[in-house]
Amino acid sequence: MQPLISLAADKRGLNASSSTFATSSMVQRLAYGPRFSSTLLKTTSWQNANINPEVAMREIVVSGNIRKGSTDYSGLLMAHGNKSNGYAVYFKDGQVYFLINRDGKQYSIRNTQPLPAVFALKASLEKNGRMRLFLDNKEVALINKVPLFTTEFETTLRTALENKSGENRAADFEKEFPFNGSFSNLRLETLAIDKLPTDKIAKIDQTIILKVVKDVMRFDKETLKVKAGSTVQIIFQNPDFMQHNFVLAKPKTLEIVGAAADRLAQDPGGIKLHYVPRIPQVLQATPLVNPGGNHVLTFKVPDAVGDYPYVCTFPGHWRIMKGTMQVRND
Ligand SMILES: [Cu+2]
Repeated sequence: MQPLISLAADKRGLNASSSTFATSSMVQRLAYGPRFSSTLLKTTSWQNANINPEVAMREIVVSGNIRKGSTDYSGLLMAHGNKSNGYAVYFKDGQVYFLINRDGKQYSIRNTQPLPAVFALKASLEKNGRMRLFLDNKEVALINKVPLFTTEFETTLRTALENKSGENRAADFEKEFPFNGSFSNLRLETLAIDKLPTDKIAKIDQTIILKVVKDVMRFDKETLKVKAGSTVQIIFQNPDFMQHNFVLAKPKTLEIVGAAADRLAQDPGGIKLHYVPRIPQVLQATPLVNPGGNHVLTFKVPDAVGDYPYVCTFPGHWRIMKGTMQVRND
């Protein structure tokens, strides 16, 4: 099937759409709260091997800084998903392409002017059906009526080359189609369009920022103090080089949850569960959060006072990456 290609930029330009997710500032994005997700993509495909962000019913923005190599731009910058449902940003014959595969149908846009040696790239799929390409924040291509994805992908993300085979490739690229330039701060950002259930947007009594400490496999806070029965929001940030999660457990169950995490580490299906044991001792958990990513967890604190352990259940972490949530009445 021939891809639909649009060369015309939207004449309305950016002013008519300054409030969309695709063109919002970082401050505006953070204000989206738990609907917003940001993943920093590493420079090689193997470093991204387990990265598979949620895309269903989400607006999608890929952005990054691009630098030309010694020859004309060519190769895959990033891809996620497969030939039936997936998307890719790649360079060919010196131009940049944004491709979306949607239930087997291809949508593709590209720039027409020569690319600068250094530029900021942005590609977006938006809830109003717009698929757009920006160079240095100027819109250079657009097509309409491209539907959001409705299911999550089986095929994980890759950057800098296509390392998947057969139907798991994003397109019929020539072999690995390695990118011949360089890039930095390449991000995949998504925004869930669904309204959150009302129980999740209940008044938040307390917001806690919990970070992973870089390089030492620890949380930056080993004690959290919360009020029994209150609603708390934990903004879990991971500036580390590897994945981590946050798992809250019932009092005095640290060893049980840890042992279950050890078993999951040996289980080939563990990664799909984000290494979170499916046992009643686990009360709350984030998914695995990628390097540079974050996750917002909002929940009602138990009514029973006590010391609730929290851990990271990524294989090998729980014995040292842990803390205690002190639930009190005052
Ligand atoms: Cu960890």
